[in-house]
Amino acid sequence: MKLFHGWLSSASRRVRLCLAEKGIAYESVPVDLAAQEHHSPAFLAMNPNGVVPALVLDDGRFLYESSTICEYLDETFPTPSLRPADAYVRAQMRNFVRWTDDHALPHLLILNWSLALQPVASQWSDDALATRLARIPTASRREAWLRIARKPYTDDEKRQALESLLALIPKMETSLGSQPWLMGDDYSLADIAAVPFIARIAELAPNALSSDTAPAVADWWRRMQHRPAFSLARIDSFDAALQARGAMAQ
Ligand SMILES: N[C@@H](CCC(=O)N[C@@H](CS)C(=O)NCC(=O)O)C(=O)O
Repeated sequence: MKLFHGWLSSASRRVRLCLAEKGIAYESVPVDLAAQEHHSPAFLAMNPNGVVPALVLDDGRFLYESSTICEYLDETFPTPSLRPADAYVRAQMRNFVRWTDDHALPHLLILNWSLALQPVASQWSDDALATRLARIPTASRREAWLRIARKPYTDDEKRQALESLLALIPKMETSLGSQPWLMGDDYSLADIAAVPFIARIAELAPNALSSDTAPAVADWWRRMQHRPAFSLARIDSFDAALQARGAMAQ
């Protein structure tokens, strides 16, 4: 299989983590989001939404949507299982993952794009911007690229985005209670879905993850980072990765 992904992309990090937990070998194809490689016709043929990740199966068929890809991988490579055996708990897992898609990713986008994409997009000429926007398949992402290129998110918007992202912590604290993983005794795709967001919160607002404020999440995060899959999936420091990219460009 071939995974088209972004090293800093939350949805890509999720899929890399799932592949690593399952020990599935794959070819890694990094996509340059700043160069908008994911809006090329070749990429759109794999993922018509024009976002990473996209997985190319061994028989040449494509899959997109990180949560769908993870479920597919769990069905086709059943060991170790990453979905709860009980149908009700499995449904709760899906609702948790959906919550992160709807309520965490849009806020993290504002924070991450301001750092990673704004410096590049703000340099584009009006003509170049118009051409680039025309290739974006969804109105919401067209708007996000326009914001980054011409109407940067304000400090207030970024503060609000971080506050909204932090709503994940009490939600997880409640789910975890006194159990080790979000869906109970067993590690699942819900835990995987949360990792990219908690990893960024650990960098942006470390106090929110202190054992005084959120003891269950703090302990979950400590254990998560010790899993061998965590380093295999390369959930590297966002800022360090950005700096390395800048150094490479010099
Ligand atoms: N719901 C999608 C979200 C994918 C997504 O938003 N990917 C981001 C990176 S995390 C992306 O490709 N951003 C670039 C863009 O929108 O142009 C999934 O889970 O796969």
